[in-house]
Amino acid sequence: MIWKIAERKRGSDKSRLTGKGTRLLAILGTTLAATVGVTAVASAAPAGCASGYACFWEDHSYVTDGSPYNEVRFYMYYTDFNYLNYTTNKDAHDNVSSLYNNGNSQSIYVYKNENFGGQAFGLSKTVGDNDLSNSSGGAPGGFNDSIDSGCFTGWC
Ligand SMILES: [Ca+2]
Ligand SMILES: [Ca+2]
Ligand SMILES: [Ca+2]
Repeated sequence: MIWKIAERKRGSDKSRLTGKGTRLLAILGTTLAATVGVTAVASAAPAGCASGYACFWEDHSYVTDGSPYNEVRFYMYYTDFNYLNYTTNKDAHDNVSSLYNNGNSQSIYVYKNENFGGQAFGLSKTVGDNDLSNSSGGAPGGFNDSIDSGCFTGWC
């Protein structure tokens, strides 16, 4: 139910700095912090995910085609994973199956649609999910091979 709060229409970037958006983030942050606190345990960053970044892999277990270094990542935010390429030059649209927030202080939010649209979930710093195809780990179920944008708190 809380994920519905995060649903936003594409092209609503204009509202990202409005009071409404700020309140939405504040509500989300509170709700997500409570949720993540009981369902996810911080873990060591996967190989290949540099400090300060949110990292994404095409396959489960923090790898793409067997390599932990074949990832996509962002710092601050990224609005369209169609234009975010793995080192093998394939884009990350609708294929991420594991992710990790290696940020230094902020939570990340990831969305099913481009431009922070559609269903979303949050991950606290140093929390990941090594398999989006199940509901265990830091992410809820239902997000495998669907993510298309993401941001650190305050950049959505
Ligand atoms: Ca995948
Ligand atoms: Ca999972
Ligand atoms: Ca998508």
